[in-house]
Amino acid sequence: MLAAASLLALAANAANPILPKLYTADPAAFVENGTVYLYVGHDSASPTDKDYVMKEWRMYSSCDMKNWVDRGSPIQPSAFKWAIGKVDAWAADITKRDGKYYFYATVDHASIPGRAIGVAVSDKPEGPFVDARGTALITNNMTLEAPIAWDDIDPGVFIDDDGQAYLYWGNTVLKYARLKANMTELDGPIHTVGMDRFTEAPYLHKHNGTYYLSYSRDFPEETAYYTGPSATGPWKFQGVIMSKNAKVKTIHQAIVEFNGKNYIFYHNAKLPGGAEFRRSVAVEEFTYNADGTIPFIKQTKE
Ligand code: FUB
Repeated sequence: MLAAASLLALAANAANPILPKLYTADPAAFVENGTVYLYVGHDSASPTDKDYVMKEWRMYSSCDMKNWVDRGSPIQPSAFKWAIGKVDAWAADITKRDGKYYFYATVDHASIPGRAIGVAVSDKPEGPFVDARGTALITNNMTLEAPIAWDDIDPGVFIDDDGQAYLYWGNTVLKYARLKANMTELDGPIHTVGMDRFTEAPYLHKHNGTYYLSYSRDFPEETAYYTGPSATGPWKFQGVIMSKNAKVKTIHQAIVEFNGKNYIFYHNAKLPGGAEFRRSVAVEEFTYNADGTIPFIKQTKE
């Protein structure tokens, strides 16, 4: 933990978008010891750019879900030497095991065509994270089910109560695999799951014994979800959590419990100057319905 005096204090508004100084996207959240750590991709496209420009991931922390402290950049794509380390800080996810933090990240592979997923490790949530393998964890040549170069993106990592870890990912086809206890190797085959109009951003969380598999559906995207009795299903479709954005086609959610309340992070493009490649992360508090389903959640504070 950094000393308070050394933090780059960047108190943000309680209002959405919660990170008003930068364009940010693809939130991943991790809760520990009364602090929520929020990892985002930094959208640095100019107003005229026609594609993503994402040179780094950034991390913020908060003790109240209102004031966000800028903790800098925990890792850049160049940490993965086997990747094209320039502008590829696509979606990532984070977890902790045995005192170490594991950061699963989408980058562009330098020699195998298409996107790939790497894993980096750190002793601290703020990093620096270093490549944990020296090679990709998931590459396009392992998973050719979808005939697109970006089918191996958007990792979502989950450790079940019995210690078994899982990685979910994909675009167009949802895939998952078990992870070994070292968190850096697959433990068995890659599976696919049929999901209704699955686009990307799979995210698994557990609440009161039920497993929730949320994802981005269609394009432009809305957030939908399934529930099931285990981390591998069988899955029951439950509906839409959040509807499409007006100015950006993606939405990318993360769902956490923090201090007894439940939150969904997502992105829209509601910062001034926001656009498809200039997104902004926001958060909403929600309460589960009595039957455990997630209510439809409206975006607040435009
Ligand atoms: O940020 C780049 C890509 O856009 C992510 O990987 C997707 O989830 C979508 O948000």
